[in-house]
Formats: sequence, structure tokens, C-alpha cells
Amino acid sequence: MGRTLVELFYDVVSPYSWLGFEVLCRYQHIWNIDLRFRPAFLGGIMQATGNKPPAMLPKRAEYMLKDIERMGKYYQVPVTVSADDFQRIFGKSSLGAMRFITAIDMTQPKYLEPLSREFWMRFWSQHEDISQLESIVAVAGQAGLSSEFTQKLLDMISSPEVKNRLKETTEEAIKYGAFGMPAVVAHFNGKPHLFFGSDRLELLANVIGEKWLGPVPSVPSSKM
Ligand code: GSH
Repeated sequence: MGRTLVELFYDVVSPYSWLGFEVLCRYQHIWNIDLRFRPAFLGGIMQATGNKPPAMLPKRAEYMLKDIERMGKYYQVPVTVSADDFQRIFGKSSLGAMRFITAIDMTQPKYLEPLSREFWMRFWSQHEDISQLESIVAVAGQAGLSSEFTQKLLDMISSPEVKNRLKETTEEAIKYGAFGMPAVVAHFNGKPHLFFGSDRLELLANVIGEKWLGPVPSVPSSKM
């Protein structure tokens, strides 16, 4: 059996994307999959599909505070959330951060995983800004990027290449049927299968014929 390509469309403004990202990072060493990170722009998906951030409904926002907290504990991801965080999402865009992440994907994709994680850490664990230039520079430093390289990426983020790449990835997610994030697309049996949500990875496992071992699977120890 060949390996299944699993694409994860995500935006660092989305806490549920962080949960899905960490679980798939764990399973990429266990399941017979090739995991491909697809940084995209949630604001673009919302606009194109006419959807709205769920936290705009006050009762839903109230529930989400508890849900994200509980999911973070269960998934062992250090996400924490307060009502202010939702206000911060509505006030600031993740466009700059997602362009920066796109630029790294185009130049040094090996940094994609640590860089994305550091953006989530800053926004959803430390509750700090990710939209200002200084914030992006601080995140890049945390992810181990040199200041020269960070500057090169900052120069790239206003280029048509980076802007178009982010736009194309977002459009691709929409073409697969995405209306929110995380959007996971598994290419199985010659067809793309879309899954919405970090809580649908057990179902993904079932569809692609893999075993679900919970959100924190133990990695089998290698034979000596
Ligand atoms: N139940 C899902 C999960 O556990 O991951 C919720 C995911 C979710 O609410 N994602 C937000 C979204 O795009 C972004 S953080 N929502 C769109 C929608 O609910 O229609």
C-alpha cells in the first residue's frame, strides 16, 4: 500500500488548527502518511464562503472558552483562551503572519513546523500580538531563524509571489470544500476527502484505514 497524502490547511489565528497540527505532527511518525502543511488565510475562506468566525455568536464564544481549554488539556497542547483573545482576533489580521509563514514555505520549508508552532505559542499561549513587525521578528527568533534570514523573509512578504502563493493555497482549500479551519484533505482511493476540525482526526483514521490511538499516541520504540 502506498502512503496517503494528508494535507493540513491552517492559519495561526485558529486555535483549533493548532490542536489538529500537533496531533498530525505526532501521527506522521505512526501512520503510513505523508503530511503536507498548507498555510492558508482563514479570513479569505470566511469571506469566500460567507461564513463567520464561530466566536461572533456570544453563546458559542462562551462555550468555546471551555471547549478550547478542555481540548488543550486532552490534546496536551498549551493553548489557553480568554474572552479578550476573541476580541484580539476580530481586531487584528493574521495576514502578515501567514504571508511570513508562506515565505518560509517557499524558501526553507524545514522551518515551517517550528515557525508555525511559535506563532501559535505567542498568540494562543502567551497572549501576545502576532501582527506587528516586531512580533513577527520575535517569533522568527524563537523558531531559530537568523536575523539576516528573517529580514530576507520580511522583504519577501509584500512580493506578488508570496501574496499569490497564499491566495492560491487558500483558493485550493476552498475548492476542496473548506469553510473553516483546520481543514484536512486526505487523498485516498484516488479521491480527496475533506475533514473539518481537530476533532475529526479519529474519523480520518477510520477512512484511511489507520489506527486511532488517541490525541497523544505513544511512538513505538525502535528495535535495537
Ligand atoms: N469542532 C472543531 C474542532 O474541534 O476543531 C471546531 C473548529 C473551529 O471552530 N474552527 C474555527 C472555524 O473555522 C476556526 S478556529 N470555524 C468555522 C465554523 O465553525 O463554521
